[in-house]
Amino acid sequence: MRSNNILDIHAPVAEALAAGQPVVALESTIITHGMPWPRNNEMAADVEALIRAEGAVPATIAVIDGRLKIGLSDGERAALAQAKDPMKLSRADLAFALAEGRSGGTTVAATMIAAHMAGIAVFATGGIGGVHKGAETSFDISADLDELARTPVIVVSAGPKAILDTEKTLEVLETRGVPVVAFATDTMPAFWSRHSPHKAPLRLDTPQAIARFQATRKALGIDGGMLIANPVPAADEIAAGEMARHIAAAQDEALERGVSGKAMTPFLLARILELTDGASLATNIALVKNNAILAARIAREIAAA
Ligand code: PSU
Ligand code: MN
Repeated sequence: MRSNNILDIHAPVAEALAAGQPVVALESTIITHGMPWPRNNEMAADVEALIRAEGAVPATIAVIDGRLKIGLSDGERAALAQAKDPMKLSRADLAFALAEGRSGGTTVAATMIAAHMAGIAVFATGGIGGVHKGAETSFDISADLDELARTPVIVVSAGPKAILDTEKTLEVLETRGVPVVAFATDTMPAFWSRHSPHKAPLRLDTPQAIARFQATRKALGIDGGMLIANPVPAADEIAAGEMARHIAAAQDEALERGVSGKAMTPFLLARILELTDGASLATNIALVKNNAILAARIAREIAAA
């Protein structure tokens, strides 16, 4: 392990970075707050293996006992996946967890900050946070969107989760200058479903083209990240109409119970899992794996450039 006063970089990740080999960052809120044990740990281990099979090195990012970890050992990952009351860390509280010796999963925003500090340019997740439905009264807009605007990391997702307001999420990303690139499709993917009614702002069809686009932004002095929206494989998708019913039911329940803030996304995901009899979880796992493979291919292109 290579440590400085802030980061603990797992040895395989440190070696790959020093040698200019491709590395893919992975978030950990999906482990601590997005999926139940033990599927969360199995998913995370499988995703790491897929990235290795594509010739890149996985770096799962998390905070353990006040240390910002860039890459976890199998034991650290399994412990985090079973941790009692881990924090859900974003830009606002990442430093709090370090200063106070706490543990937690890093959201897309916090993972981008840590990845960029470590020199990692590509990151795979399931879905980003965005503008929640009803944001005009709740003001619930994820810090992930601001982070995409300021931190130069390519984030591979399956599109904004269907629990969000896709149109408003796309509007905020456009305002903040974040390119949204659908991979090999003209419509915005909708997480559990391959298509939404929304046209994708941009489309690219190869990992090379994505790497070239980000390099060109950098050459222009344009800061910030980019969101890749990669549709879930057809065999794993759930029809948008069916998901819409479950999402509406989960949202009504969240309102009734007064769920808000950081608790909203984990509550909705857990409730939708129950309402779909586990089908939403199987789809979520399949799309994260699919995103990890694309992220590894993009990382390879960047390393070869
Ligand atoms: N998508 C999932 N599962 C998750 C998340 C997204 O399928 O657990 C997490 C990500 O870490 C994302 C976070 O960054 O939810 C967004 O939370 P919020 O809306 O509170 O910013
Ligand atoms: Mn929020």
